[in-house]
Amino acid sequence: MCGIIGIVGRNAVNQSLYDGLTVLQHRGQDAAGIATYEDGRVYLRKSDGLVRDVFHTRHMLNLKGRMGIGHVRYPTAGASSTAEAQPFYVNSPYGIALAHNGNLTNSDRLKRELFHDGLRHINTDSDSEVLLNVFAHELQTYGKTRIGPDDIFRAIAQLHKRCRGGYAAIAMITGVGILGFRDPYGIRPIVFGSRETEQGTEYVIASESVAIDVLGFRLLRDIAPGEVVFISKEGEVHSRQCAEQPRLSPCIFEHVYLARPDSIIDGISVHKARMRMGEALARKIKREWPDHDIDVVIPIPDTSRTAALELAHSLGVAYREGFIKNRYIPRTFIMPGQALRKRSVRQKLNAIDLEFEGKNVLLVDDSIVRGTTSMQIIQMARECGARRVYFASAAPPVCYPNVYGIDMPTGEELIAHDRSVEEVARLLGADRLIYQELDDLVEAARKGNPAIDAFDLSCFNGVYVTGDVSEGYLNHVEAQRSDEAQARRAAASNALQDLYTSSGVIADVG
Ligand code: PIN
Repeated sequence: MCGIIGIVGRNAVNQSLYDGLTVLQHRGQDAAGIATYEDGRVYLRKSDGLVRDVFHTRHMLNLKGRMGIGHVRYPTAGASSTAEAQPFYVNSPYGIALAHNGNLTNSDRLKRELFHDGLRHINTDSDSEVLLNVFAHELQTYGKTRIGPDDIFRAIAQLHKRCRGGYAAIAMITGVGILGFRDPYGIRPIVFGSRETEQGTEYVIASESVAIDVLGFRLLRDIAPGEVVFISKEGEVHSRQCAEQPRLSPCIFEHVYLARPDSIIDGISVHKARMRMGEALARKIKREWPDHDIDVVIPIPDTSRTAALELAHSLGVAYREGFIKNRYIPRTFIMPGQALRKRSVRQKLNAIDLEFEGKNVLLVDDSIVRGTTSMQIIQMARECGARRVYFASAAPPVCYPNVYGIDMPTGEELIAHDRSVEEVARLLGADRLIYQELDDLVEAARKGNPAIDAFDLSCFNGVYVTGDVSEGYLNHVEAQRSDEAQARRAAASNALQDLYTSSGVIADVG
């Protein structure tokens, strides 16, 4: 999962892009970058770390121009080195920068084709670099010195035919404008908006509507699945459906916990969807456990609060904040030769004993993925003197890997994979475990926009909406994502990066 933003303004856009990225920071804390354009030049700054750490005054001053794009990265499929921070830039044709949220499921094949058909070399493991080069290759085939909206739409129509997976992306073409596009299933979110200034209308494209709100723009709409919205550098808006058979199937995990609650995605308020998840959990408890003995509902901060509050309210049980989160988690320093030290949950969360002592508590989380933190939190509740510890998950069991851009562990690492609810409860150490029903989750989201008749539910049911995710690909992802493989690749890639930066080859990266 990543966050992307692009602005075509009437004045300098560097500050707005920076501010927008801080609002999208929850979508990725691993790396950040901004590319802007002015007078025939692209200015780029990207590096590892939080937005506030990547951009200093000198970088901001250098990001000149009235249009630009930005990215915050959450690593997926092994992307974890500085070289894979975004936006990516390719100088031919025209000079194009691209920021991408999602994951391509056929990037190996595309890489081979790019070399074979266009002698294009992909220098990282990032599928975003592949996506950019597919777009660049398609534009290049027209051989034009000047391009317009029709060429861009034609190139994305071709890109849709070639690229598989989930992608929401924003590209900036030097001297031309900015475009936002979304895969034919609309798996990952992307919206656009406008604001009026004395000099004229300005446009923004972003992963989530919250960025549009906070920057003082007005949300116009979501980019439709398969659609391209192109804003010329002069501020003219063009849009076209470029996929042959678009079918909206947005990722339901955005509503479970990826997106900010104050965002509206495909017409659904994330906040309200989470409230309905809590109500549905309460209905399930009333139905299946009418004589429950829950004394208090305690959320595991932050995301689960919305659902937990509604759950408690619907059950008529007290809601209490029993866990306090440290907002200022210090950095983990990795000394040479040291393995990454795993932070204990205790450094992040502390419990208020008196909310647990002698009580039957129902802990609520948005989801259970690996189960490792849930396990420790249940243990904490017991140590605080809870009589019984029940656990509710606002999402159904997460049983399958995600291939559309969420950093989800492999099947084997998921606690609910191939296990019954009772087995998971036992492993977690819970006295009872209540999972959301999948139909209830779908209803909780769908109620916000009944026109949506399908969601990507692959983490829960193993059905991949693009219909082309083979067993072989899943095995490949498994091998690639295994923690060990990731660590190996990151070390190798960072060593290479150190070499580059110290020799001055890449001056503005890192
Ligand atoms: C955390 C959101 N949420 C908490 C992410 C933990 C699964 N985990 C998924 C629960 S926050 S585990 O609110 O955004 O901080 O099952 O892998 O242990």
